[in-house]
Amino acid sequence: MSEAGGRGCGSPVPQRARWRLVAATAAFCLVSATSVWTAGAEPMSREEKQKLGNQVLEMFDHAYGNYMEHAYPADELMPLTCRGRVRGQEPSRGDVDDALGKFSLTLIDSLDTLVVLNKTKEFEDAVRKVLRDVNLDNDVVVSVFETNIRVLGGLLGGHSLAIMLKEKGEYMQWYNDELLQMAKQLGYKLLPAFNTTSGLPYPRINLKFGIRKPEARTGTETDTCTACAGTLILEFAALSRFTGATIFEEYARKALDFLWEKRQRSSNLVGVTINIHTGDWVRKDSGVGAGIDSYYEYLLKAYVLLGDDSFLERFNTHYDAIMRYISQPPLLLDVHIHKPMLNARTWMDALLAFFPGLQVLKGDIRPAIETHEMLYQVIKKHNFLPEAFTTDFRVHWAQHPLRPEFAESTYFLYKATGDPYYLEVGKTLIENLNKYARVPCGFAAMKDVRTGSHEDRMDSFFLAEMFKYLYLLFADKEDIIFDIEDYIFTTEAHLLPLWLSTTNQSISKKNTTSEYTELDDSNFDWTCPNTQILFPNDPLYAQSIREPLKNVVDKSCPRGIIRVEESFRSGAKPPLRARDFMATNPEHLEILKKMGVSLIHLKDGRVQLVQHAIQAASSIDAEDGLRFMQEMIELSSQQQKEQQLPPRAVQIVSHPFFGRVVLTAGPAQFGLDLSKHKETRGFVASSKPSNGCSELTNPEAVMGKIALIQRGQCMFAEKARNIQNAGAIGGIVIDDNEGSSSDTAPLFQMAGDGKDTDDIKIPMLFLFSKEGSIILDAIREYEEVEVLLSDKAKDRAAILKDPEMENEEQPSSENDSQNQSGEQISSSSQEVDLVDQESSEENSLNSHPESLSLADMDNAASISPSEQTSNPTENHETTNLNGECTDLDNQLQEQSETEEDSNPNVSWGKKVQPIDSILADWNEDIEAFEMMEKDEL
Ligand code: DMJ
Repeated sequence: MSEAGGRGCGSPVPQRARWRLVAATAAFCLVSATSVWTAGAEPMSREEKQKLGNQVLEMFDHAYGNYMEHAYPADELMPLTCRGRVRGQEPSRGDVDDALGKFSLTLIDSLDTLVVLNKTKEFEDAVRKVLRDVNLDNDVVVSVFETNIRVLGGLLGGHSLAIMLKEKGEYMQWYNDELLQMAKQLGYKLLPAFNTTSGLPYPRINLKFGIRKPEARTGTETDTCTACAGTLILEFAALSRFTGATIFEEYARKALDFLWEKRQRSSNLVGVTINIHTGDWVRKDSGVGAGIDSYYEYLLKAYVLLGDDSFLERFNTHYDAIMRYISQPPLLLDVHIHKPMLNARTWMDALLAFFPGLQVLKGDIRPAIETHEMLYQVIKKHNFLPEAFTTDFRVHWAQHPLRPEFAESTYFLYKATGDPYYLEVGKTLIENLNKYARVPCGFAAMKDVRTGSHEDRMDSFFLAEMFKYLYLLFADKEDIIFDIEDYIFTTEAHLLPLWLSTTNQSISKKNTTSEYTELDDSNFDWTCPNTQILFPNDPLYAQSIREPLKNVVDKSCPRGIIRVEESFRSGAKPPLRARDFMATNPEHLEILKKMGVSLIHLKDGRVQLVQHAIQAASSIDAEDGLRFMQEMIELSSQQQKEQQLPPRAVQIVSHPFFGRVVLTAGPAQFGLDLSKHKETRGFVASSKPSNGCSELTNPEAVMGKIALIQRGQCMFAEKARNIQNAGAIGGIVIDDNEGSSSDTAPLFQMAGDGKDTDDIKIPMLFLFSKEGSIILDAIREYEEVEVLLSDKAKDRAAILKDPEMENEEQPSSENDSQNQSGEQISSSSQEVDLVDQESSEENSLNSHPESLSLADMDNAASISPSEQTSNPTENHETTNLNGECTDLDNQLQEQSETEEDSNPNVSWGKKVQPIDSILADWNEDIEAFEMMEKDEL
């Protein structure tokens, strides 16, 4: 998401859309704040900004150069294996692959970045390559949304800047709208997707065969995400207005109109997924992140680009609802569209990081600063924003595919406030990318931000968006060869000229304000209070908003706790919380009964909870029961997750890798625990026999080294003992299933042999075949390959400084064995009988099969006996509430005091709903919970 930085107040603007923008968004005049900054964070010198700008250019060259050299014409670069990702030739990653249409995606997505980064010559070459090489008629099923924002948007952005350059008279003199012709051809290819009664597009289309034909292999889907159907208008309207073919804009408008009609009328929120035929909400949870994000973005930007008032009205209606229900500063939490006071989950996804940028465009700076600050603290903790994180800022989904949303918001907040703090934030982003994501062949996505391990993936949006925002953050006007403020950014950061607002605008006429008087910007000097009043008078404005939040992440408490405390304050008895529940406590059993929840003891020792809402004592008790069940479901899946050992890292430290390549490794339930000991560093050596199933015949080769062993034929523990006896200091087992990869397979844990494994003192890690072959290839090429086995990748600077250091600091193996045996006794006694065959694909310690079952009108959840008593260490609510949990608590408490509905006992008590309608609502909620269980970004 994004919008071009605004022109400083006072400069004349020839486009009507821009005036509208200024009128609609106070923040848009804020660019001038950069020149009025007088205090706060230390200003950054021009030299330093230039240095950082040059660093961004160098990083772009590294990413783009490696893509062009090793991957082009493939869609994307695989930066670990240094080759192109070609759909069908790699194991499927599911929906993620729907962005790949064999149309040189990264090249097209990079086109306008080249011009922004002042690489005009390279742009000219790139356009020629697109025209010469790209085929849009492939028999591939692609995502309509991704193809629109990345490919159609990329072609239109390229065209927009090609005609700008041509007009300047130096470059692109040969250009004759060829990119636009390609865009039009692609636009027509996407149109069959709209052949539904609702006008909402099918989520996928076959580029060659369209929809529904037998050859198309698509067209049977019934659902799409809201963002998927609601993120078309900018590209489609631009295509219509550039070409005069109105059909594209008409289709995109129709889809938006339908979504608007289907909004939940009492909350004014939209769900995450919708049935494209019936218009029913399939997922009724609602937030500003995954699945919805750019729908909101496009409503506001459609108003900016097209000058159609109805888009602004819709946006404002939704925005009010978002601020009322979803925004719980500094958090943005998903809620239910029908019960918007009820949080739908206890975690946030990384995509919502665009939202502060959108708030800048809207002119609502305070919450933008707050959310951005919270996100920055999460980043400082993990180096990157994990794909999802909980309300108490723990990692929920650990991957990070180099998403640009946070950089985007940082850029817009800098434009709005002029606060050099945001330049420092940008500098940190650059440093982290270079330190942790840069690999010899590009930049690799983080597989796990906790371990620093990589994934063989560099998404095209990294080039389309990240480098643009980072470069623009440090650039002065003269560093860019055109006026960026004449353009609007699409959600993929492609540039569309604002002059489109007055071109071929037949469709939007009916909705635009008929009276329009041309004014120059000086008329709006005082419509920008944030610039003209706030900042000059209070240059510490942004800092004063950030200050109370400065420890928000470190001193956080789980949000649910606050609400319990609120209940106490209001005098009402707090509802029973899932984490406090004890199946042996008669008082708890009584409460369950009141809530309509019955307890069933299963034969295997587990207990199952089932809720029959109709058996609850009252509708309030039934609602409490529903919430209790929801919490129990979350708790149960959280506990299952926590029982799993986290992944480990194998980092290649020798030349030419120098710690840049980090492979995701599976842990072992035996041997040295790398999370408790220093990492193990050593050269690798292949063992003989390669499976390590008998005494090694080459002990001299593995002595003092890390032995590589092939999976199979005997127990993992047996392999470990054999290499240990030969003198190895560690072992890496490489999967024998060809093509397996941590990109596609779940984390694999090596189980013990069902016996005492305390005798195994060395660390053992598991690599899937793809990651293993990276090491084997390295041995072939460089012979001497040194690796580091650890729980988290090590800082490269330290690796390079003192390569010997690590071995010296290792505890002696004697000490290790003593420490280790203590740990192992407790862990092996619990888990020894779980997986007793190496060949078993069981990769978790979970002895309790997922037994969650949700019957039609019932809520049900199962918990294991160990979960029946509350864990005293988890019972930290009171301590935290009385103690450290200060800033966030206070804010959240203050906020909820102003929102009387946030206390369930208060709000639910007020509504007297007929039981039928409650049951119908619950049914919807239950479906939503079920969907959330399967939830993916
Ligand atoms: C981009 O493709 C677009 O910004 C999209 O709207 C959602 N996010 C990805 C990058 O994270």
